[in-house]
Amino acid sequence: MTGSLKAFSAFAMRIARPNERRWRRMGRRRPWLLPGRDGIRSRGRGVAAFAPPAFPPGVQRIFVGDVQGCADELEELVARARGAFGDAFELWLVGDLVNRGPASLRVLRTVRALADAGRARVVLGNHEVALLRTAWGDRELAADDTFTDVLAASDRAALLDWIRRWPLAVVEQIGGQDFAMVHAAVAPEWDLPALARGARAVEARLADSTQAARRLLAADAQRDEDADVLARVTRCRSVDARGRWSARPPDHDGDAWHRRWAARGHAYGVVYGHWSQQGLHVAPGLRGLDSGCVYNGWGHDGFLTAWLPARSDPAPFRTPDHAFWQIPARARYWKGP
Ligand SMILES: [Mn+2]
Repeated sequence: MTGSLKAFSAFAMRIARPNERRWRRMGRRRPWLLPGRDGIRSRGRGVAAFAPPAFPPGVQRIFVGDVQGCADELEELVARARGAFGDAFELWLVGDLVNRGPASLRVLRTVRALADAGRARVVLGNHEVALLRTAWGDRELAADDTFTDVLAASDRAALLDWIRRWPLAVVEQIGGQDFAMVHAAVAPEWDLPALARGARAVEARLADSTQAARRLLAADAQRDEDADVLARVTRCRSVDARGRWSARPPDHDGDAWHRRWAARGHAYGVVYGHWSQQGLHVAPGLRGLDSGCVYNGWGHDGFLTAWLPARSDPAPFRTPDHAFWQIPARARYWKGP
């Protein structure tokens, strides 16, 4: 393991606050670009400003990292998209629209308006699962949960019913390239049909009824395969040599879920989020878009990251890739655990 990767792994294992203090004590900010073996990981100041290339006519897909209630930044992104593409764009969001940030309800309403117009697709994240379970009385509100605006909303029931029907995974194509969009991870051994099969089984139970959804979300992942798939796709960060997955950051770089996935040589790409401590992850076949907008100031600057692959690009997951927009966080939102 190279020095910078070792430093990165050590960083990833720490909680942000002591780390931030440490960096401040050292009188410098974290470098914003850490080279990886397979691409770039960027933290801090974000990637270079991206001037939209001459996109071919048609609808531009804009993949969006974890919003987590950062409604101002999402609205800035949408305004920028309108300026660049008029109404000819779609938002594809990797989940975790809610929680930790200041305005979960506004984010949901913004995305729902676009989704109702057929212009947004979103997959289920672990914070949506937490929101549903809390709303149904199956989970206590945690001290750092901020989705009480959704729980108190006049359209709460409609929003919860809508979220319950979000897909766990979207399997699609860009420019003829197969890819999946998930919140956190796919299993290293899954091909796209296996992912789709697992996701559809979960989605069917969530969509069936509130009671069926409650049973699935309360199920033991050791005994219920659908519950295991749901937890893995929305929470996994590492997979060990024996194939056991964990939500924890990996102890060794090689245990990152995407390292084990990449070692399989899959032909499909994966767009994902959920891992703000890793930051923007650009590697062959992989676009990890969670750059910690809501954790702005916790050891790094936060951004809402969007990826705008050209529609007809025959190899949209190649590297290097500069097709990103990053909206800087406007405040320090999260007050800590
Ligand atoms: Mn997440």
